[in-house]
Amino acid sequence: MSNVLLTDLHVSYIQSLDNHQDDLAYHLTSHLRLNGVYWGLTALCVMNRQDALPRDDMIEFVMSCWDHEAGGFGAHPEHDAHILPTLSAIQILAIQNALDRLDVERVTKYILSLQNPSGSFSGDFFGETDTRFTYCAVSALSLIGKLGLLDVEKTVAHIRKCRNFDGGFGSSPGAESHAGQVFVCCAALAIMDRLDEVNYDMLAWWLAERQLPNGGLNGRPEKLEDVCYSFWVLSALSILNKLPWIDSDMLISFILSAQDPEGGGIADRPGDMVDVFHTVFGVAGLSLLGYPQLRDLDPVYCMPADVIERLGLRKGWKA
Ligand code: GRG
Ligand code: ZN
Repeated sequence: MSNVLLTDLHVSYIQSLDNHQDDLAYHLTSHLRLNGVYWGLTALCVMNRQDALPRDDMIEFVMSCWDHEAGGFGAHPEHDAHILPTLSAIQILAIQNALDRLDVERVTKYILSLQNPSGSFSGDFFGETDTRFTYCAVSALSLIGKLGLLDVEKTVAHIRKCRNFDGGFGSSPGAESHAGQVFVCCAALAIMDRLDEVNYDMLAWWLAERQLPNGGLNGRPEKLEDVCYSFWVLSALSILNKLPWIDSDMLISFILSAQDPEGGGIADRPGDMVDVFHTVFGVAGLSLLGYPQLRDLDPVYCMPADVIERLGLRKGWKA
């Protein structure tokens, strides 16, 4: 267990993820490949080590995931397009200052084609809907400067239907509040300048109650703490300007205690196996909490704040 951030170890852990192409696990997670690249790159950015993965190879890999027929990106070369890897592709290109590689018109058309008459978004042409996909569409359109083509009223109306009596949001109308879904709905509303739909005090209370006596945060009542909620909960609190409502010293200690002091990386909780998902959301949480020497992260886009500033999209969140 360590009480400081083991930056060098985390950087080599992320670099090593690319060297295991013979592992079964590598192939079993191919549906998450492009998301994984975004998570790794964002973690490196937060630790001020963006150059630890080769920029040009990364951009070529992203472009090799483009599904020419659909117009969006798949998670892996030859995979069908889906809204989640499409957002990851756009995020990576934006961070690498390579958005000029995109066929903006076709990608925009693909994203807009996934909206249903109710205002919800499907993840792909096969239909499953979830507020996660609404966020992906809104964030992606905003990053490529095409939010003006979205029917904002219809999109907000669907998010409103997913709002619950406790002030939180679920994945679909009637589904229980969950911190991940609270993030996607708040962030999408923030991008569309519609935070007037949020009951600030009630939701901030619900979010603050996610902190457990051991300092970690859970995603909903009665559940276990998990490092990834350091991002899902904190980003939402940060958007509501209520970050001081949790005890940051205790949360910092909890995140640091989930590091692997030998191989690097961060796990969901102390003693578990590390993965890149919990590594990025652990360092993202530390950045939002103002941990020393980390690059500022934008809580809405989960990308470096200076990149969002460069794109003219920064709303001036105070961490
Ligand atoms: C660009 C940051 C970014 C995200 C893209 C995919 C997505 C958009 C957002 C995901 C939001 C979400 C629903 C996160 C929660 C993920 C999670 C830890 C789910 C676990 O749920 P359960 O029920 O676990 O397995 P609990 O903790 O409730 O026991
Ligand atoms: Zn988790």
